[in-house]
Amino acid sequence: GEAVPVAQRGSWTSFLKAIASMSGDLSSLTAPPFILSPVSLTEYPAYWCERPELFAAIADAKTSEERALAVLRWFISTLKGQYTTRNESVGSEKKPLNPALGELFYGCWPDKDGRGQTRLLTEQVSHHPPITAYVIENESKGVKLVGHNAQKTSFSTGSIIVKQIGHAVLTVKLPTGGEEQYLLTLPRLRIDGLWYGAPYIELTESSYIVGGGFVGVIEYKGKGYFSGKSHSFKATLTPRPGHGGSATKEIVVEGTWHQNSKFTSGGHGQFHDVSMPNEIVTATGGEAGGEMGSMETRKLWELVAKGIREGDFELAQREKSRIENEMRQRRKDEAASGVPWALKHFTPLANDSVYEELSKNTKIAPPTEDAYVFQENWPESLK
Ligand code: 0T9
Repeated sequence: GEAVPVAQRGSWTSFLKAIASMSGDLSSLTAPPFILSPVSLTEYPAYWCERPELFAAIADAKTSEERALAVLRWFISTLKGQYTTRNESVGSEKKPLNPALGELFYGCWPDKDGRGQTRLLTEQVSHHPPITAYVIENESKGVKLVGHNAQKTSFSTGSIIVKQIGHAVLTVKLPTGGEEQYLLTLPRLRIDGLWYGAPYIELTESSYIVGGGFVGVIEYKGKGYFSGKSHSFKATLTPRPGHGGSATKEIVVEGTWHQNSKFTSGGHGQFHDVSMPNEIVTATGGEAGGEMGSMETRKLWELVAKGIREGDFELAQREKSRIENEMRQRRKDEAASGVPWALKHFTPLANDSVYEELSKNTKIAPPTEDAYVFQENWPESLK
């Protein structure tokens, strides 16, 4: 492929063959240096809040319909960051660092224009398979997102298909007291451009937002469908039977998630527009005095990231092996002592009652999923 450095063409071809012949978890495959990202997957949950004003605006909605639209607007507006950032900043999708069990990331978006501070906490709650749990909260506004993420990958006609496992629950405190909860499911990804060494993401199939009297279905299409454009979507909000309050009408918005969209039914004019710059999270240490502990992602991977950024792949490889060996030893010691690794911020549960309730009478499958319950133990630096 064009984008593959000559010296790495052989290893890129072997890597593609390895991907094609395995399915499930690609995270542990060794990839050639040119495709490595210096960023761990524990940092990716920050994409949920790079437009903090839209997250805060959910709390300011006056009616249940306005609120459902604010949730949808915030969700759609995160997609550009989630799925095009690496292409925009470094020219193609890259393979993230595979987080260690217990890896942590803390950060915040400061208060501005009265929107309040928003804080983020991420913990790698499983290594095999990789599962990342996170919480994002704007406490002053009473808006909170708790979720977890895993991926199942397969290979089909030259593309990597990524099924996202996991979900998120958004909780909004209402001005009248009480709260509303929304269940968010995640789209499927197709990674194309592999042959050329320039992978990029397209979203496919659909995802859901259910809560507050509405069921939202978001359908994703690439080039040659709906409007013919890449990154197209169509979102339909319909009243949720038995939970609708005053909701009776259907609302439809259509457009491209990395640009803008407009109402095509049940409303008028523009719906979302992400041409304004996003706000990158400010990383914060979780230890006393805002220091970063040894399990915090930017500390743990510091030298691997330096090696990747500076093209010193020997350093990157040596440090990566050191970390992986250390983790393997830790797991062995735990097995020998019978004391397993203790998560710091989340308690795993085998099912999620909020997910079960909100997914009822929808096409959301499976009927239940794991939950990772946040222990409400924010570090001092984020209180
Ligand atoms: C949750 C997001 C997720 C994580 C990444 C598939 C992927 C790992 C998961 C789904 C975020 O909210 C959104 C964005 C990008 C997703 C990643 C893209 C990607 O390629 C990786 C996988 C594991 C690979 O690294 C595949 C091999 C690589 C050569 C392709 C660049």
